[in-house]
Amino acid sequence: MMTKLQRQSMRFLSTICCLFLIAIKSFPVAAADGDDNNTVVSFVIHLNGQPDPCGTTRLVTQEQIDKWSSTAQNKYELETILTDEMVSVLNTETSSCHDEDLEEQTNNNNDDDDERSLYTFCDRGPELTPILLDHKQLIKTQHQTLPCRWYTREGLRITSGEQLQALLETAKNRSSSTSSCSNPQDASDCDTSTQAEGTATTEVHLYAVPAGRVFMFAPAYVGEIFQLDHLKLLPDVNKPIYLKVLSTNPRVFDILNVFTPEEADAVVQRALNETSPTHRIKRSTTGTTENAVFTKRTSENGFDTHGTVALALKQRIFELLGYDEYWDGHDDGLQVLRYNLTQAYIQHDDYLTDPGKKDTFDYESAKKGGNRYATVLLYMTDLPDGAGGETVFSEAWPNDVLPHHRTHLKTAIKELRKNGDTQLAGITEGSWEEEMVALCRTRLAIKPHAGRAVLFYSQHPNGEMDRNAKHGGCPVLNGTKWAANLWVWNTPRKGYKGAPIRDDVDPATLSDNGPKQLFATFVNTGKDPAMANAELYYESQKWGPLHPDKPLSANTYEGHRWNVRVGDEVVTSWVIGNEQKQQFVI
Ligand code: PD2
Ligand code: ZN
Repeated sequence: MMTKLQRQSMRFLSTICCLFLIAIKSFPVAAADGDDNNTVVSFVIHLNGQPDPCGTTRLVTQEQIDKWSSTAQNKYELETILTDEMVSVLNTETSSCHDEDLEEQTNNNNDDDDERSLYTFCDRGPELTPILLDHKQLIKTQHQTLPCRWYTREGLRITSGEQLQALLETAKNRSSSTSSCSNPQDASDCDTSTQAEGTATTEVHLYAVPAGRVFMFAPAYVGEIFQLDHLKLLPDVNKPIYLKVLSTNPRVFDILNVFTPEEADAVVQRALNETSPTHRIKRSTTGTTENAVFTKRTSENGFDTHGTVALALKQRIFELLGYDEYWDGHDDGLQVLRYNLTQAYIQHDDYLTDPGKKDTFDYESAKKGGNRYATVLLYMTDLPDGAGGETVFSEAWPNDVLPHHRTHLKTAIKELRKNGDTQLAGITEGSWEEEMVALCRTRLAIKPHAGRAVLFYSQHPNGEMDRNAKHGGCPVLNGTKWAANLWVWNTPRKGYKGAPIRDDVDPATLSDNGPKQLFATFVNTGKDPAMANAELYYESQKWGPLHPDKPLSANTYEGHRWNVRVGDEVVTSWVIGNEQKQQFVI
């Protein structure tokens, strides 16, 4: 097995190689055979989530790329072609495009190239490959393994030959217009072209994502920018959507220009008008069962599963995260959060655990299970200065404070007691809320303001939980904080088609893995005379009169909306939750 020291020296050597490649950029290279317009391309390969490349390919001609592009009939064919071709043109002497951790786990460190190639990174084997909704469409490589999916640094999935060609064009233009590396840590910003008489080499960075895994951005340094030009500009905002790195460990990003003030208002208004008991704003709960009130989450929340704005936001967030289509079941629905004075949410992991194995669902995302991997938080309102309400990452320190200047928690608590900020808001000495305020003033804390959005990951790219992603909602010391979040899963979540089931569960005991049919009863108690002529509707479709003491029932599904109308007016609206039997009463 390769020791840590050996691996470090390998990394050192590959860094030297990269520097060498950059250094030789001003020297001529031989023109590649058969190139039709004097363009040769070198692909720089990154493993998912890794800012440093694992290797580069030999020079590839435009003609070869034209051939890959025209052979691929769909995105799955293209992904397999790219995987096979990248393996064949990768400079194996200088690259390390395989999974070292996996090799260590499986004691597989022999020198057989096949065993240590990109193929073993792309196909991590059945025990470590979650089955995603399109699994059956994947096409095996020449090595009879599952292919990687291929992305740009900005999270655009390469799904067609045209897209590959467009990428090349952009890289060519960039290399001819850039004359230096303005930031040596950001390879994508460098002039990587090799100019020779009549020949130009263009470098194209590709990010390989193993089968069954999800794309993750690869931040290298705080302040780094990822401009997502493939996302549509929002009308009114009209500025590119981009990420700015706030922390690399845990991985936290600001997202700029991703939603509008009108969208924020619409989400808050809809949450305030929601009357359904399952979706309206109420005291928050936590955990896998979603029905446990927790004394250290005092905030309130509601869900917006079907609003037009919520749907648009969800789709945009999926696209931003690297999905080329919206996959139903990969998120918990847009959760609208309200924090009144002193309300807070103690530091926690968004990643869920089920130690008692109460669920049949497999939460082990490091293997082939699913869990939350990304959280996108949208802040809807401004808070006055010093009003708290930050989102704090309790295991991370602010980037602009040197390690020896970091404030100890006890010192921060003493300071709070001296300046009286917390007492003024009604937070008592020695409470968990007081400790949180101190934490929020010492650790990496994101100050909410209207229009701000952040993304953070709760998993590492290999699916392991990121223990440094613990975070909390700081107590609000003045005003009200409104926010919304989307928790995104690396597989369909519990109850949805394709949700992963634990190996030790007998499949015969499972009813069905598709959306669960649920049973709802609707009751008019007759106590409210205004409801005497109430009628029940499924969405806008009439179901029947809901007369006092004549309940109606229906088979229905989670997220479906049932309305009660009196005349033309919708007087009550219910959204079906996830329990097998549900009753709704007026
Ligand atoms: O509202 C917040 O700041 C907050 C705090 C903790 C949000 C979340 N967790 C979350 O969305 O998971
Ligand atoms: Zn959280």
